[in-house]
Amino acid sequence: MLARHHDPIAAIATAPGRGAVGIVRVSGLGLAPFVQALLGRALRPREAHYLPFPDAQGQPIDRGLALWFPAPHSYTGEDVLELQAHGGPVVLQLLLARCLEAAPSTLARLRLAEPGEFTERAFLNDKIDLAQAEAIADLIDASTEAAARSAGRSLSGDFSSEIQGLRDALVHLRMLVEATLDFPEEEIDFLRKADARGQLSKLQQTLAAVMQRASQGALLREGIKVVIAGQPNAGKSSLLNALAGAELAIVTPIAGTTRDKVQQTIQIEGVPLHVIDTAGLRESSDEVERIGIARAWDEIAAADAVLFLHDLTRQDAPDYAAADADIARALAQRLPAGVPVIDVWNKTDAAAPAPDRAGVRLSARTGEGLDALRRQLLHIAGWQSAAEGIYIARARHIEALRAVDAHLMEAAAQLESTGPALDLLAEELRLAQNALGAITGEFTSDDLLGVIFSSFCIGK
Ligand SMILES: Nc1nc2c(ncn2[C@@H]2O[C@H](COP(=O)(O)OP(=O)(O)OP(=O)(O)O)[C@@H](O)[C@H]2O)c(=O)[nH]1
Ligand SMILES: [Mg+2]
Repeated sequence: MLARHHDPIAAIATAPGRGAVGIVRVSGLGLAPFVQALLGRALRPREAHYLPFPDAQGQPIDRGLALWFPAPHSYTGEDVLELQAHGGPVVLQLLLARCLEAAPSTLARLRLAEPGEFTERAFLNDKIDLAQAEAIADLIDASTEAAARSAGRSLSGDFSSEIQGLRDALVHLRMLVEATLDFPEEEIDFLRKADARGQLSKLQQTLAAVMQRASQGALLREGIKVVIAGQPNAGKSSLLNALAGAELAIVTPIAGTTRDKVQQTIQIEGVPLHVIDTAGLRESSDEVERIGIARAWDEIAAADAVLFLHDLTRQDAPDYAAADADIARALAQRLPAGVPVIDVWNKTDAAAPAPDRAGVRLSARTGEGLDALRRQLLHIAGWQSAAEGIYIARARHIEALRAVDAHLMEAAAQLESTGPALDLLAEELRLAQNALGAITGEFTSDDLLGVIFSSFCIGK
């Protein structure tokens, strides 16, 4: 552990601004003398004490509840003191400053906590593993109920225990292979009798199931970016407003209304979709509009899916159709492979019924066809169902699981070859275990830990 992990730390744990209650939290080893110096008395563990919080002259800054959690029975695993005061920013700053100055000289220097540092200590002191620590941040950041629920499941260890299960099976297999390495004469027979192949394929099946659930969890956390593109006046801003259920973007009959992008996160079955309305695509001599169109293309290039909006009332006009064809060609050129483009035919309410075209027909004005579009978006996002039991996961976890999968495939290829190279097999299994360990933090570099915890809020 680095030296900074031994300093006692303090922070305001509640959100900035005014609130009924605000909390200052202190964590460190051997905090009892600090509590005595700060409050003039000792506290009974895990009991609420209502008392004054005095300043250096003994005048109360506020009165409130003090809670004392001696190590190891605390959030961080160290001694923790929590002061619940009135939630005004000045009161809390005064309390925090008082904590910093009250620390007796016997105590290592008490300093302000960095973002996520309390949770980092909980991780370093084995209170939680890394996936659980990440779930805490994900729970705080959850933008939908489904994301919050699945973060809760990860926090209570559902994801971690699946990873541990995989790890145990992997360790078992590794023991078998490593034991065989020591007795090379009987090697192949030995592995065959112990059904190493069967064990490995069972492991692969379990991994596939975990990956499936984790990727659903990652979807709940990250969502997908959907860009609405098309000619001016096709109804892009109207569609954004209809999906969001609010008048976010300006709608007018004037072509070229939208200049800058307008973004809104909506949720469908709890999956966050970051929908972006863009400037209508056309040749323009207007400087502002040209910049808007360049931004539209930037957004399109970074999209997970594009809604290519067409105006049914104009589709038979040759100029209109030609411009749409130009846009279609440009989309095909500029979009990375695999990014889906959904053709959306808008203004069904105002157009004569036309022969079926591929894509979705809708009216942003009446809402007809919107549900079909929502279903299509969920399908494209890869959402399976609102199934119970999904745990939240991050892109980092999915990458690690993919690495495990790749190593297990290599291992399987070795086992199946006529003269398996046992040392290579053993190595692939070892690498698979390392990749799994990166999820729970068993094998994780300090750099990565720094990146993960620094994205937390201060005081957590
Ligand atoms: N009848 C009908 N009119 C629509 C519908 N959707 C949009 N409109 C009208 O079409 C016109 C243009 O709508 P916008 O949403 O501003 O179109 P846009 O694609 O954002 O246009 P730009 O921002 O200029 O690129 C407005 O007059 C809307 O009221 C629809 O479903 N039916
Ligand atoms: Mg617009």
